Amino acid sequence: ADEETAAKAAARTTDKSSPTIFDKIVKKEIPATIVYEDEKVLAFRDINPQAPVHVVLIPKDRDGLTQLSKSDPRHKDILGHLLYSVKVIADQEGLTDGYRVVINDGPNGCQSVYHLHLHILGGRQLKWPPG
Ligand code: D5M
Repeated sequence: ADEETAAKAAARTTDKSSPTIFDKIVKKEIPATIVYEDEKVLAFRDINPQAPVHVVLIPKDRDGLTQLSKSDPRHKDILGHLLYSVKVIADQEGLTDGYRVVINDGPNGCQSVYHLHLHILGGRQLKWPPG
């Protein structure tokens, strides 16, 4: 346990079955700047933006999708719907010179909220490789 990093310890002790802050945003119990919504997905501005445009896109119903690595065949439709929604949102945000889509998965991916979400980052020249 001594060698365990704080991030890994936090991820291990996180109850990944409990609702997250994103459920509260879906239920409009806490405020968020919503930029796109349909019957299945919701997108809002990241509270800690890493680029001039930083949108977080989620399925409204988590349905076991705490993280991409927990997906199974029943999630294929919503996963496709999310990815197509990225394109619609990028158009709406005017990201005509390109953008990046990121899914952080698990402790090594630095995931902090266990409700699947896609980051849409743009509005500046991004660097590669990421940190
Ligand atoms: O990213 C989780 C992301 O969620 C992180 O970039 C901050 C963002 N976040 C957390 N709480 C909020 C609220 N309340 N509004 C908007 N954005 C929020 P991860 O990939 O899990 O590290």
